[in-house]
Order: sequence, then structure tokens, then C-alpha cells
Amino acid sequence: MAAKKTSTAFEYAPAPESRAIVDIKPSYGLFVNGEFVDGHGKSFKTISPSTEEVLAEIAEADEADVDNAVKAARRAYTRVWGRMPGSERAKYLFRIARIIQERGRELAVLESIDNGKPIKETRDVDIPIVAAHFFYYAGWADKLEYSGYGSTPLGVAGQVIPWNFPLLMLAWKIAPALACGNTVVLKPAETTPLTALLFAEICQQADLPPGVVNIITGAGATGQALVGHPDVDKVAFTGSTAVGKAIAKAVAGSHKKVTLELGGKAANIVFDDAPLDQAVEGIVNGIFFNQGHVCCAGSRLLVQESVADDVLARLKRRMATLRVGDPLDKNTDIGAINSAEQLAKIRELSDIGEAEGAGRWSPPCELPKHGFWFPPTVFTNVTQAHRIAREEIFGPVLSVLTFRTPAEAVEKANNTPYGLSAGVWTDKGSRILHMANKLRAGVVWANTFNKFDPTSPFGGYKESGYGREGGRHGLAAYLKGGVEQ
Ligand code: TAP
Repeated sequence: MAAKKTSTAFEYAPAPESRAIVDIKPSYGLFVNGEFVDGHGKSFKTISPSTEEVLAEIAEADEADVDNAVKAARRAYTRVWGRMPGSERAKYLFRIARIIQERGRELAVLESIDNGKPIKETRDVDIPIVAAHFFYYAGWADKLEYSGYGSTPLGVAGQVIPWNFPLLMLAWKIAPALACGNTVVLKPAETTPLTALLFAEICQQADLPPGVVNIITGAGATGQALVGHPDVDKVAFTGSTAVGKAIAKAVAGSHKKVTLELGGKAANIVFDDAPLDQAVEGIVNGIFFNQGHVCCAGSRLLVQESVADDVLARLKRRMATLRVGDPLDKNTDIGAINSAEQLAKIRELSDIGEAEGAGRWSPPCELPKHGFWFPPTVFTNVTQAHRIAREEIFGPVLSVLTFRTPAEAVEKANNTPYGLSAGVWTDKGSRILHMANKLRAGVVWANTFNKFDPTSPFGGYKESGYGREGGRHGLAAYLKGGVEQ
């Protein structure tokens, strides 16, 4: 037995937000059937977007690896998980939730390093909501007969997630799937695999039966092999509308059930009777939270003409206080853009906005020399025809449009192929109800923005996808009696 370590008051202990509290291995295999195994395919590097430092070498699952993972999930479903009483499954989910809380700082630091998002967000938003998701669905596991969707699981779920909320998207996918008695094979995004791999270790720590959760890393081809695998019963995808459409076509005519959570171009609507300082906080949170890498980001500000100049002046003052920089600095408001590719897209669309005649403004801000960065940016004099008002930029870039009447606000807000979320700022309760009825958006926030809770369903209309995640509705996607809405 190792000698017990004695500690003195002066012993060095890494600060809770420091890099030293995470153990990043030089290389990672695939997590299949409860253990880490070598892949048959090649490997790729994951880098820190704030420094461009190579963090680790990651296995790239090929078709044979995907097949092994699906087979492991099928075995675990047939022999163990699909037969286990819900009350027993709940114990594992509660255990996972508690370990996530215990290892919360480690998960938060690792997420900030691999994704680039500020530690104050990973620590105070992402990871607490991840744990809450597991707690919430653990509570459902033995009460499925009250769900309204029956209590029969589907089988094996193939899940593909994006890079903007790596662990949170994993929780949205895995917690309800497991609670309902399904087993899963999940593919994290290529640029952010590390917290999913740490989650695999947490599954081991929780003694989750082998094969119930399998994590396979890789790029788009790995995701394609997973969703196309004939023994997958359920496909759950979060990502771009383009890939979502390709997946819908690929699974059309098969037995597979599909949930798609896709892009957005949300309107954040500010009426002249709104508390303006509060609204400005909501605008900032709506578009600069997570560098604007948010599917439901309030990327279009619709402000009533009579207060437009006032709101814009306040917004610019507030934007000048935002700190851009090191994701591990607790004072950082805006971290790194997730990849060079994403930075190029943001730059391209912003340049197009300028070329199309909109007014571009960013506060003076010194960006770090290494890594991928973009300053908080606002475009004024934007019209509905401008590409920056129509296309998802997925970065810290806000387009400002104005309106005179509530009817005009509704028309402009709904004038988009997307329909994921919207925000309304007003003092009048009746107006909130009226707008919520008229807006074609899955979520409408009133006098707040970007609020997430495991008990609330989340999902889109139109090209933002179909199916709901979260809440009781989120169970429908993983039970035989559930119909996708
Ligand atoms: P995508 O490029 O669509 O990638 C999403 C995931 O799909 C990644 O894991 C990706 O792998 C994989 N993938 C790529 N091509 C595939 C294919 N042909 N078949 C199967 N899987 C494939 O999106 P992204 O750039 O990572 O994420 C940004 C988008 O996600 C935005 O449009 C955003 O709005 C949307 N999003 C939506 C939501 C909700 S809840 N509606 C939440 C977050 C993000 P690689 O990463 O390795 O390419």
C-alpha cells in the first residue's frame, strides 16, 4: 500500500481553475464495451484553440470500429440494460451525476482548454447543467409509465454532437437515452473530444455495465458510418442544418427514429417599454455567451425604432467592458473561437456584411497573438436582405434591425428559414403572451435569454430540426410510444 501523503499548510495545490488539475494523456483510444481500445483507423490531433498547442492524439474510428461499438451496445442492451428495472438504471445515473459534480472543476477546465470557452461559463453554466441533466433523467428512469410515451426503449442509439457545448450536448443525448433503457454509441465533434473521453472514464468509475455507453471519436465520416449502421435504432443529431438534411435523407425509409437539433438565427426583440439596461445585459448574453457559438444565440437584435439609438449607445458602452482572452482566466468574458475553420467563416460573413453596406463596430480590444480570436462585433443598418441577417454566423457578431409595430417585429422575426428560439423584452405581460403565440420558435424567452433547464423541452421549428430534448418531452425520442413533434 502506498504511504499516505502528509500535507502541510504550505504545500502547493493547483488553483481550481488551473491547467494543472487536469491530466491530459498523450493519446486516446476509443471507448468500446467499457474499455479504451485502439482503433483500426488513423488518428488526429486535438488542439487548444486559445494557444494552438497540440493537446492529444485521438483515434479516428473507421467503419469496423463503428461496427464493434454498435455490437457492444447491442449486447449490453439485450443482455443487461434493456432488461434492468428502471429503479436500478436510476442508481447508475445518479452515480454518474454525483461523480460529475465531484469532478466538476476538472471537467470545466478540460472543456475550457479543448473548446476555448471561458472558465466562468464551463464552471458555472455547462458543468452544473450537465450534472442536473443526469439527476433529472435519473428521476424519470423508474417512472416511465407516467411519461405518456410508454416505457419500452428503442434499442441502440447512435448519437452525433457538435463542438459548441461538448459535454452539455453529450448529457442532453446520453441521460434520457439511458434513463429509458437504451444503450448508446456517441461521436463527439472532432475538435472537442476530450470531455467525452473523460466522461467515458466516469462511466468506468460509476461501474456502468460495459457497452451501455460507447464513445467513438472521429470526423464526419465516422458520424456518417454511425448513423448509417443498420443495427442502430435511433439517430440523435445536433449540428448544422446541412448535415442534418443529409442525415434525414440517409435514414429515410429505414426503421430508425430520428431527432435533429439544427441551426438557428434567433431574433431578440426589444420593445420601447422594456427595462433597457436589463435588455442590454440580455442582448450581450444572447450573442456573446460562448463566443456566439450557440444554436439559439440572439444573433438578430430587433429593436423598436423609438429606443434604437439609446439601446445601441448602451450596448456599445457595455461591449467595451467585455474582456476577450485566456479561457482559464476567471475574468474572461469571451474566449477563443473553436477552430481556424470557424474563425474563417466568421471573418468571411463579417466582411460580406461590411461589403453589403452594414455599419461594423467593435470596441478597441487587443487579441492574443496565438490562437483563434474574434472581437465582439455589432452591425447596424442591417436589412433583411443582408446575408448577415439571414445566415447563421455562429460567432460573436450581432446584426441590428429596427421595427415600429409588434406586427412588424413578428414578421421580421419569423422571416428566416430557422425557428429555434426568440427573446422578447417588454414590460407588458399581455405582449409577451401575444408574441410567444406568434413567433415561430421552439423556445421564446421573456425578459431573459439563453436560459437552460433540464425540465424544459428544447427544439426547433422549420429548418432548425424536429423532436424535443429536455423535460418530459425529451423522453419521447427514446421510447417506442413517443411520436416526434
Ligand atoms: P456539423 O458540421 O453539422 O457537425 C456536427 C457533428 O456531425 C460533428 O460531430 C461532425 O463531425 C458530425 N458530422 C459531420 N458530417 C457528418 C455526416 N455527413 N454524417 C454524420 N455526422 C457528421 O456542425 P458543427 O459545425 O459541429 O456545429 C455547429 C452547428 O450545430 C450550428 O449550425 C449550430 O446551430 C448547430 N447546433 C445546434 C444545436 C441545437 S440544440 N439545435 C446545438 C448546438 C449546435 P466533425 O465535427 O468531426 O466534423
